[in-house]
Order: sequence, then C-alpha cells, then structure tokens
Amino acid sequence: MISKSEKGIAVIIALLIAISWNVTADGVPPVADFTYSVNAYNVTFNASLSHDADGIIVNYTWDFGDGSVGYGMVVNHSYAVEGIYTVNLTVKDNQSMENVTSAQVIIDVTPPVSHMVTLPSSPNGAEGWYVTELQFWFNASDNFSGVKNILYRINDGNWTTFDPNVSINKEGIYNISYYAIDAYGNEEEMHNTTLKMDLKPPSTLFNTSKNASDGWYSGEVEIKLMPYDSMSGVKTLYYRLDDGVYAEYEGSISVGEGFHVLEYFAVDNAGNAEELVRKEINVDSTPPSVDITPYNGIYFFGRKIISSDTTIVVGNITVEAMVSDVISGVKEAKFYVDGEFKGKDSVPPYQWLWDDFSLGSHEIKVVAYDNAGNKGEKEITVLFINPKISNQISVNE
Ligand SMILES: [Ca+2]
Ligand SMILES: [Ca+2]
Ligand SMILES: [Ca+2]
Repeated sequence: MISKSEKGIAVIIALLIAISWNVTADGVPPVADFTYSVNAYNVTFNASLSHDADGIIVNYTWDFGDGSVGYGMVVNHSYAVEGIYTVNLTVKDNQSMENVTSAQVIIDVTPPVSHMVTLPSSPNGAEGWYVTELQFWFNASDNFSGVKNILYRINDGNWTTFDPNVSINKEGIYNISYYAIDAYGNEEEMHNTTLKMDLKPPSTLFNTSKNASDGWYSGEVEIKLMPYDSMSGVKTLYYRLDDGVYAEYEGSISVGEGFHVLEYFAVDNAGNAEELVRKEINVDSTPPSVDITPYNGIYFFGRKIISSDTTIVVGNITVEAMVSDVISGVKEAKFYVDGEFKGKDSVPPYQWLWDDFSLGSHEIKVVAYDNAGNKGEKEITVLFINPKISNQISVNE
C-alpha cells in the first residue's frame, strides 16, 4: 500500500523526470512517413515524405513485416506470398533521434469467388424449370483486399453492378453471367448459369370430325385434342371417357352412340397442369322410327270404319305421324303428298290436316328428324276421296 504522502512524493518525482528530459532534450525528433505502391507481389516503398525540423534524416530502416528488413529512402520489396503485412519504417536523424510509423500492406493477386443464390433455392418444377416467381442474388468473398463489386448480365443485356435482389416474374429462359472483382481489380472468371421459368399451364384445342347440331353428333365422332404450351412444351395429355381411367392421349378418340363425358388436361415439361376440361359428347346415330295413320283401313271423315289391306280415306283427315327416337329425341315431322311438302309439326302429336280436293290415289310421306339430324321416313299409298262436300255444306250453312 502507498500512503497518501508517498503518493504525493511519487507525483513530484515523475514531474522532475519529465522536466529534466525536456530540458536536456537536444533538438527535435524526425517524423517518419511513407507511401507505397503495390504491383502484384512487388511493392515500392517511398519515405520521401519523412522529414526532420532541425536536421536531416540519416537512416531509413524498413521492417517489411515478413521477417525481412531493408534500408534506404526508396526501396523495392517482393513478397513471397499473399497476405496483409504490417510494415514499419524507422527514421533516424543526425541527432540519433528516431521516429517510427507503420502501415498495412496488402498483397492480393487472387480474384474473389462468387456464387449465385436463388429463391426458391432449386428448381421447383420438373426438369430444371422454375414454376413460380424467382429471386436471385450473389454472394462473394475475397482472400485479402475484399470484394469491390459483382457484375452480372441477363442474356445479352448490359453488365450491371449487383445491388439488391433481382426478381424474375416473366417466363423465359435466362442465361445469367456473373463475376466478382476485388479491391485490387482482380477479376474472377465469368460464371454462366441458366434459369428456366415456366409459369403457365398448357392449353388444349378441341376438334371434332363433324359438327354437332344442337349439342348432338349424328354418328360416331372422332375427337382430336391438340395441346400446346408456350414455354417448356407439352409433356403429356391425359384423358378419360366416361369415368374410366386416365390414359395418355396418343391419337384421336372415337366416341360412339350415347351420352358421354370426355375429360382431359395437359401437363407441360415444367409440371404445370392444365385445369381439367370436361366436355359432354352426345352421339345419336339411330334415326327416328315413323308410322303413319291413316293406315290399312277405311276412314270416313277421320274415323276408321274398318280395317283393310289398303288405305282408303273419304273426307278430310288429320294425318298423324307416330315418331319415336331413342337417344336425342324427335325434333320435327314433315308431311309430303306426292313429293310436295305440305306441312310440319314439332310438337307431339305430330299432325297435319289433309283437306285437299282429291279423287284418287296419293303417296303420303312423313320425314321425321331427331335432334342430332338423323332422318327417318315412312311412305304409304292412300286412296283419298275428298270432293270437299263438307266445306260446301259449312259454307251453305
Ligand atoms: Ca483478392
Ligand atoms: Ca407452360
Ligand atoms: Ca335418334
């Protein structure tokens, strides 16, 4: 322990020493200062900025920081390996007073190393494709002088100094080149990488070998599906008919009579799937069946009096077509007499009033159509006796 009085004595002694040093100091010490320039492993040191206020500098001593020393105002030194060296310069003046200064000298002949980082970190689609918006950036490190900047370009665009993240949200194939430069200007060899982005699913064109009429095909129909994709291309088109198992589409699809459902979707090479398409395909290849009354009997003003092998009608009569259709249903029935169109009916019962003047035999024909456009016919021969007496009677009344 030092007592309070001892402390005071120690301070006084220290002051006396300081005063005596100042008083006995003979002149002003020099000031050490230097510059240097680096060329790969070679450094030129120049201490001409060093000075002495009241004399001259008589000695320059360099400690190069790698275990070797040198002398002189301007010296060259070659380092064996890269690194960061602390260089000390000691200058001595003509009064043998010294001063030391130091600087860190970097030897760096190795370019930086850069990497590209993406988000998502790897392709999130099939076959190397990204299927969502993509971000990328660069990381770089350098051995000694530090990374100055990273340059990149997309396709044949301009070289750009990398700063923030780069986003790509448009589908395409991007060739990205990049490299880093360190503070000493050492340039890394260029990296090249390709990013492929496909954001849109394919679509499929639907084609048929014949046109539908009111939603009906009048016979077996060939369906052609033509998928296309703007970016990665179509990989597979899947389809199924009527709740079957999905199969790969290879050619056309034949759809026969009945009510059918065709479902399909295409997948591109990046794995994007088209939304399921559902088509109802209704095929009716069977024509309607047709029967006609009057038929095989003798009719008197529309009433059947007796059956007969032939058909004889006396007085006007409502001709009725009995039409039925198994799949698409009856659309209409048309009535012809001796090839001449007389009338049509699209609501059952399918009828037409035959009241022409006649005293002879005629061909009555009914042509019936189903909703798919199939045509069924029936023709009968009728002896039609209609002198129009009833009309004359009604007029006279
Ligand atoms: Ca470097
Ligand atoms: Ca696509
Ligand atoms: Ca039919």
